[in-house]
Amino acid sequence: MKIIHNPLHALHQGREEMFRGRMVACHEVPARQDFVLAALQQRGFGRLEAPHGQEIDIDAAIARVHDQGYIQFLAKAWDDWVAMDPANAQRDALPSVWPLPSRHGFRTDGALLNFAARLGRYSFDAGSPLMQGTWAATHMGATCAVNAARAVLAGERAACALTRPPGHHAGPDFFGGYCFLNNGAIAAQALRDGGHAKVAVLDIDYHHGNGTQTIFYDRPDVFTVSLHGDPATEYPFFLGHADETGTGLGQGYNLNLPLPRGTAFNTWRLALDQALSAITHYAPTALVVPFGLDTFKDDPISGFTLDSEDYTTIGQALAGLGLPTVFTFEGGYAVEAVGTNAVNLLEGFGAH
Ligand code: SP5
Ligand code: ZN
Repeated sequence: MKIIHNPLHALHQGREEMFRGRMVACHEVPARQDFVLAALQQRGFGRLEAPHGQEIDIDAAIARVHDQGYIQFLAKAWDDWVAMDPANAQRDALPSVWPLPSRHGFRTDGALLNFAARLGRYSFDAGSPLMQGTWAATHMGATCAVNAARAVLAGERAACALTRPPGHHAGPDFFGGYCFLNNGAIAAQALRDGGHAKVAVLDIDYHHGNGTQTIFYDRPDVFTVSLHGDPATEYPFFLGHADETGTGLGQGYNLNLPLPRGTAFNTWRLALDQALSAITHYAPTALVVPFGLDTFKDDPISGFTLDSEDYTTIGQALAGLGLPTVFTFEGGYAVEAVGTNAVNLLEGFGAH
């Protein structure tokens, strides 16, 4: 398995996120990727590489998934934030005002000349600080995702985009949940564009992959499946319920398997088997697995109780599909354990 890691990830390093009326230290920290890379090296994964981007049109691949207005917003966001007030250079950008859905009469088709308005227009939470290096880190992350998809298109059994910030909460035109560009969706679309007629995305992060679901919701060519904490009680709350099955031509091509907070591996495993059966029935020729390790028992912000050895079992089960597979690194905040758990998953999958 090729591991394509993001050499610029540490340029994105948030200080604080808004949580219950106060600012708390960010959970999504650079050490997460560093621990995974170190664990991979220690356990003898030899094929670790930085991405190459020269001969690939990364911006075209990103534009297949994200709206042009959003991409332009993100690329310029830091400069615009500092232009509002030079003192902003010392702080991360966070939104604090959002438009309600249009049924409430709010409009987002105006000029949005104030950057605070654009920041709200293109986001859904105040937990995802944006800073000077966010665009460079995130853009390089998308490059990792496209490289991983390319490796699989070229015949690799599997490849992993080891990058942060994560991606699965980012939608066509919004960031949130620590995510800015949807690496898994970009990889899935690159697999489609590379000739795979049907691609499945199996999201095993603790949190529902709302961005990915939204991106592919009206399409039958990408089957999106997510196992996650029940949004009735868990972030991101407003999407991820079992009755969301797709729309239009995409009807029947989204599967959500919400599980209650406190779920242990034996139950989680049954849901995984259900997901795997549904994917087998769909009969794709390639698979994308946005993997979070925030299902781990010691994760500080999540509520499942998986153990380190369970990730080996998950990797083995995923390999059973027999599909060329792209992995993208998502959540997981028990920082030291994230390395072990990620390597267990990838080792369980095989294709060392
Ligand atoms: C990629 C990913 O896993 N994103 C998750 C975003 C979750 N954001 C909300 C986190 C709520 C933080 N709760 C802090 C609890 C401290 N005890
Ligand atoms: Zn998560």
